[in-house]
Amino acid sequence: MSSGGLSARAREVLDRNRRGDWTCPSAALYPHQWLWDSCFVAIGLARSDPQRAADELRSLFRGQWSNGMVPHMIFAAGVRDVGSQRIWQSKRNPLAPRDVDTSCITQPPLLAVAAARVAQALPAPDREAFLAELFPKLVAYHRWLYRERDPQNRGLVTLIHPWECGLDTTPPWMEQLRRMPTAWWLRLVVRWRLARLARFLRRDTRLAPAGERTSDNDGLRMLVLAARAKRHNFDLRAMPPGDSVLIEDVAFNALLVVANRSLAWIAHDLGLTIDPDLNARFGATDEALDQLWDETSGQYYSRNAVTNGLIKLPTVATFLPLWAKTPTPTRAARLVALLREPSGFWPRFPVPSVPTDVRHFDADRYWKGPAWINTNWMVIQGLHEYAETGVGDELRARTIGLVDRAGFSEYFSPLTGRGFGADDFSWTAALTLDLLER
Ligand code: 2M8
Repeated sequence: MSSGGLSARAREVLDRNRRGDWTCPSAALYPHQWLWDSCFVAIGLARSDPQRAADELRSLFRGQWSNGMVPHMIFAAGVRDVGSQRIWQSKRNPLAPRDVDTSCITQPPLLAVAAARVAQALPAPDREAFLAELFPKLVAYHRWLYRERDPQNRGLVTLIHPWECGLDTTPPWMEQLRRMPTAWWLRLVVRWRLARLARFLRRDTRLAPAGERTSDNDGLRMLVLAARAKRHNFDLRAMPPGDSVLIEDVAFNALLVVANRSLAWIAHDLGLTIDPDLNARFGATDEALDQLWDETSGQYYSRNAVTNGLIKLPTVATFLPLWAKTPTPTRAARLVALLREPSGFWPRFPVPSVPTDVRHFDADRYWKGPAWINTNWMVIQGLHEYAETGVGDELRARTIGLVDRAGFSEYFSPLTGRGFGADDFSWTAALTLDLLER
């Protein structure tokens, strides 16, 4: 299909998923608003419809808590999704907004990145008003991340649930979840695979084959972890380390570095400054990202925040520090060589979320192997930071080709290119638009 045809189809997907000021990831499977999904939608719409893109980002702040936290979900009014809403019951928390229901955890902090891109596409007077409106809210969010999630000033923020990292069922998180101490009844349910009996509570397995989704046992453990966090008001400081899964996630922290830089750019554009305390925290994250590097394997890994041990299971997250531009040129070159390995991260339809040559690779299952358009897009940004234009352009062409061939699916088999999960998935459409316009 011509690129004009593909971008027209991408815009149609985003129009169908539009819900007033914001866009849901997919009408049937994901009817609510998600944080990083809306950021990708705004990035995709920035050039063709900057006003809508600006509203998409403004709408995320409907959910901002009075302590600055921006939740990973805002529930759509009037959509029955009792299973999901019951987990959070945000209005029981006095810090949460009164007029919308939200989740009580966050997601990769791409807000400032998206805001900077949208601002650059807005006409001058609108741009200043938009940035002036968002700036204090963004600062409050970044302050929350440091105050509440890096209380010991380690430089890296800690996540309390895999849903916060965005790559939900990614092997390092699932491995740590399997190790968490569990009650006898949970061990029994896992051993006898009884969790499948609770499928009626799940929306996703009604709409997509169970073999392509989160496994029953992983899903149950994630629910148990959310219930535990709820007992402690989702407050990291109150969560007992022995009973929690606390991770300094490499993807999240790399994206935080990128977002910090965008926030500094926004301040500069407004003729303002970031206060020295917060600025010092930004610098500490740039440096601390280094601690997640493993010289032997030449990869970045997430770290268990309690034991300080790297969780050495390879995933696509290893490439995200490239976008943060923290790796030395030597490390960046090792990462690019790793990316181009045909038996690992560069099969016919790159980039798999887990390399194809490791035991835990599963071509069809969610974040355990399939290629996702948002991670491809972020890897492309990283390659361009290091002037790896050849590889970046090739990945861009392959990504567009994949979507053209298989449609705007949620994720794709890296081996056959088949699309899985939701059809008409918003970030697939939005980021394809961005790649086409580049
Ligand atoms: C997936 O996550 C949600 C929970 O947040 C789910 O499994 O229901 C992930 O792919 C996440 O990254 C994404 O933001 C969300 C909506 O597309 O779906």
